[in-house]
Amino acid sequence: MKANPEPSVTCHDREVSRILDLEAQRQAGTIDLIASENHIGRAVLRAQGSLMTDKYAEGYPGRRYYGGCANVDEVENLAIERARRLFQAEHANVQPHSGSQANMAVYLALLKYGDTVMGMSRSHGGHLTHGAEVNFSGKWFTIIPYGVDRKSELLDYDEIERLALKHKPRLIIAGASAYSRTIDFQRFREVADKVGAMLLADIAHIAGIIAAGLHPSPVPHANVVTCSTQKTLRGPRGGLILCQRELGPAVDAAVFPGMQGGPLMHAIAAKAICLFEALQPEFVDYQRAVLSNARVLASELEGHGLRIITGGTDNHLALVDLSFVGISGRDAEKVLEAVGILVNRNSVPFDPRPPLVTSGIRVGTPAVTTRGFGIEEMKRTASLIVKVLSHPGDEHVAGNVREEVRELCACFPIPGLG
Ligand code: DSN
Repeated sequence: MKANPEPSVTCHDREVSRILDLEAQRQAGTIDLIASENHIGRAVLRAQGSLMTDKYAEGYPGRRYYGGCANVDEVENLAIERARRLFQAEHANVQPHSGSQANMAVYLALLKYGDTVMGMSRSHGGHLTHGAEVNFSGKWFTIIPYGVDRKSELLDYDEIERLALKHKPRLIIAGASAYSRTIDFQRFREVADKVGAMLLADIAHIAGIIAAGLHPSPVPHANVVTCSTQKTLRGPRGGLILCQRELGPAVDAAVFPGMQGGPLMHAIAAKAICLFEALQPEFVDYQRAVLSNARVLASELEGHGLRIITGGTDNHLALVDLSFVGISGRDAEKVLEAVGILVNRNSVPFDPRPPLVTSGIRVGTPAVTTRGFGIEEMKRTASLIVKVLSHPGDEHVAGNVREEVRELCACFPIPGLG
């Protein structure tokens, strides 16, 4: 009897094919300023769609619970070795399915239920897994949130120290999803040392910038560092943990079998490729361009009368306060999406509006820089944003901007489609 033919030969799923084509068209025709997104290259894309997805490999290289693991062992070892080399870390675990899973594994490794943890408040730019009430981190631990100074809108390290001395946390988390300034990891270490706390640096957003040596690294200061791989690092959707050698066994045991089962070997192969790419000199050029594009975008928006939180940016993103423009973050997101410019609504520090509405938007440059946008394109993008936000609901303006966005995107194809 003949073996079953390939499933897609007998039943071609036209519905999903159509949706995938639409998504490719959407990405190609959109100026993506979502700070946490990027456009991956073809090598990473190919690995993600590779046959490694078929392989079960619970365990770690050389210690698997399945046969047939020689190739996945080799690729996971490569990913580990490259992660350690890129960030100069003593130990790396490349199995977390995401940045959130990486954080969960760290909590499992270092904390007990109910322990006190300090993390940046989500309303000031912290991540969901840094102790938000709706997240497991906020439900399992006693969270002491910290934030930014009302006037400077910068992290208030004196207040962080005061809170730490008062509450004696077991773990302090340094890192953010919407903070545009350099993070002083050394200062966080000093605070942690004063109260005998461990320090976790969550560098999900700025991992690529750190890898390129353009933001101080937390590795010499933090006990553990986590990140996702799809943001500035420009890899597959996934997570990564770096830690001190002596914490390696606890962290590995927390990821598997503590929290995850079979690792996503296709994603780990793609992580190995993204880490290889990040080790190349061109990656530093890319990150330099990400930073200069962000600075230009922020200063052009400011020049057009918008208020930039903290007055600028040191990294790949800027937070824009729309309170004085008379449009909410939610409505701004909507009218910009309608012309093909993608941003996300974002709370600004001390925002009176709820998180689903917000008074601000977050803009970032990793994705547009990957497709080749430079200073001129950033200036043009800023002026298009301002045109739309100052004429919301004006179909004539929207139509003109939509056309300009289309022209701009046509000149800069996204690499995965090339
Ligand atoms: N949700 C991501 C962001 O947009 O920053 C973080 O995981």
